[in-house]
Amino acid sequence: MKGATATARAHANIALSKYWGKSDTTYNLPAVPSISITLAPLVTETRVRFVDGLGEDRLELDGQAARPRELQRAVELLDRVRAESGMALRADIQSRNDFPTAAGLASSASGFCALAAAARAAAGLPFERPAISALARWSSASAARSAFGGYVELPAGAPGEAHLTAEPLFDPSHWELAIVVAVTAEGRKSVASTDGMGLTKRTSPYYNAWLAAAPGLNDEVRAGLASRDLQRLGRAMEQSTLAMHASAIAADPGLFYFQPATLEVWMAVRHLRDEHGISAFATADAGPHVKVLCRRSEAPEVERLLGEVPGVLRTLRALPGAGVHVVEGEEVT
Ligand code: 2P0
Repeated sequence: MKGATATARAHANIALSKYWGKSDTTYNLPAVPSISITLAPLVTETRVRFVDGLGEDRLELDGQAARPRELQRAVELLDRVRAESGMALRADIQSRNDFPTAAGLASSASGFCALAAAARAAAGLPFERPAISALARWSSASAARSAFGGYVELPAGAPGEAHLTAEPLFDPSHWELAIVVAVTAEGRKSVASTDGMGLTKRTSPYYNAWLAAAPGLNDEVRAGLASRDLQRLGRAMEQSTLAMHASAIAADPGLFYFQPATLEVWMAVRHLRDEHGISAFATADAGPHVKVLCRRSEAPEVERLLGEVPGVLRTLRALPGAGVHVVEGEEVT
């Protein structure tokens, strides 16, 4: 009677240039390159225990049994680990976020990255960030980026490219930036990213325009980061965000992740720049919350001012953080 256990911790990440659309749904490959900041704190901790005699994989998220679609994605990840390692056992998975899921930060990126690292470790596979990144990418492309700390790029994938991994660009210490999250709604988003991307690709007349614009904006984000030019980075980030959302809004039916409060915050960020002289820039993902990029030294003032915007329920502040790591791995009997 033998099994193996490992626990891993991965941080959430926020895209500075956005991933939206797939070049290959079977391999889950992004059609455009993206660059993100891995954030601290915002941690998912996941324990995987391969158990002799277990009939099927089990998954608990924050103490509750996962929904069938979430479980299915985890099973597919485990099947890849079983195929690579030769380990045939089923697994018991427990996953916890140290941030409320209603905080509006995608937990799928940190969640699938922590699961990939823990599952590989529990199956006896070596700790290799590129391998963890590629494995996590199959489940959720943004999760590939959380394998590395600091500033990270996930290139676009050519159809059939099975081993696409994210790549580290700069350490967390490269630049003292902060992200302030303005939470504008409670609860889950209505359309999951995977479905939203598929709808955009199938029906939006602006999807091809998005594909044409995204690589240049990604280059601008990378150049702004390399030269620590916040204006250049921030402008490219806002444009990437708005181009992505414009393509989604033009889908049939139109896909609005922006809500009235999202626009209120977006305008407040412009006001911060124009009237307060604060270099702050907005981004939003597949939900109504706004994430504001600014200098670490100005983050307390940004947070205070965003807290006064109508429709903002609360704010939280994050800094560049570390890549995924395994915190515990042990043989159990
Ligand atoms: C991003 N998003 O780059 C973009 C911006 C949302 C908007 O990556 O289908 O959950 O599982 O690969 O990774 C969300 O997409 O999608 C996402 P799948 P994922 O952060």
